[in-house]
Amino acid sequence: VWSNVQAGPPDAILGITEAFKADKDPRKINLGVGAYRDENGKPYILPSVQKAEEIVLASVPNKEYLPITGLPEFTRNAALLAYGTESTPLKEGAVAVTQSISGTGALRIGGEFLARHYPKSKDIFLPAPTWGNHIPLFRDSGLNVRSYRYFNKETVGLDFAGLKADLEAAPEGAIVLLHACAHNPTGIDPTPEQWAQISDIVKEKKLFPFFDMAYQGFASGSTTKDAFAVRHFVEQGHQVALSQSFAKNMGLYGERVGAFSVTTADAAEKARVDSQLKIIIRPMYSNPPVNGARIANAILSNADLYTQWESEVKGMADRIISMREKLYNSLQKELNTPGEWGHIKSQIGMFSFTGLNPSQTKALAEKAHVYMTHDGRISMAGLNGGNIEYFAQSVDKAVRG
Ligand code: PLP
Ligand code: TYF
Repeated sequence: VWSNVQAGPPDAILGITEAFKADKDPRKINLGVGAYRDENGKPYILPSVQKAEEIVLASVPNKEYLPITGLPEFTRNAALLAYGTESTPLKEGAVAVTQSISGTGALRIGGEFLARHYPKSKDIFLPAPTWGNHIPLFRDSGLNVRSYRYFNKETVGLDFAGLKADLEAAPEGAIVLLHACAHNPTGIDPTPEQWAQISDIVKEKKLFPFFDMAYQGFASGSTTKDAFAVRHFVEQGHQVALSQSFAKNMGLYGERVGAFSVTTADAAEKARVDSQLKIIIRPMYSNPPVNGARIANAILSNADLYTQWESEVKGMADRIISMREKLYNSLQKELNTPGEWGHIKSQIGMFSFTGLNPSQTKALAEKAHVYMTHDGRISMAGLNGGNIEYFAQSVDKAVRG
């Protein structure tokens, strides 16, 4: 029956982990997948998450199904975390929100909802480059995937002029996907002033903003600061869609905890949107997993645990920032590696877009056992005191050819 099925390519990011696992060299380093690692290169279970798990277990929770849109306390608290306690649509009961299978699931529910119910356009504009999974995800949702300029190769910075020109040239009403903070893969975010200009263009062109917030707290170490763009747009009167993930900021990767929300005109419109979200979700997976949402909610609903969690997110962000500093110093100052490496320090979040080209990344994998995506993106969290010197020396060799 399946003789006509062609073998497909491995996932561009997750395929790297396979190659890494097969490599037997003790010096090997995996900088492919964006998953936080501690100073010893080990996965990190946040102490606040461990406490939250104890609280959940002590309550002897049952294993009943959740409602279609998930744990109501969790979704309320997730929305508060993103939009802020002062958010007008939240106060007015005008935010439709559902739990989701992490950020990916939230984006997919959003894509499906927009494809069915957004009346003005089927075009969604993604930054170039963007998280690889965005493209098939929105295509499979039934939207036309288009792109706007984002990255300037020459400056290894934001192509703000290109971004503005492309959004201004977009058809009226088109959907625009914005990374709320810690842009993946480039690590380059607009400044608050640039966000304000983007908001103005979105308003003028009547575009529909869809925020992907996979790293709240992870960019700057402050959940408030990292929510700036989303909150600014809402304050400016935009109706927005928002995907949230708790994979990175709570280290809940495999628990698959996320939320999708849309701001609406009023409580009656919200209720109608809620009903359609349920109609999308029910035939896909019926209702979301319960455990991770309970853990996240235990943190979000307890003032002491919340404070502890915020300091632990900051700890992760700060460790990454210290690795940026070290890597910059090694390449630029100690090894005098050809090129300008300042972007490693100025980029934000989990990743650095190094500027290494595909032949250099290939050489790094084959000769130095150092794995990263072919576009030269490295997960900064994969670096630590034990491997950063070897990494810098390997990059230096690859650049010198
Ligand atoms: N969006 C972006 C930009 C991401 O980088 C990621 C994860 O790496 C996600 C969404 C979704 O991840 P998850 O489904 O694990 O929450
Ligand atoms: O490293 C990245 O950009 C992501 C990480 O289910 C990831 O692709 C891995 C697995 C997953 C979602 C995101």
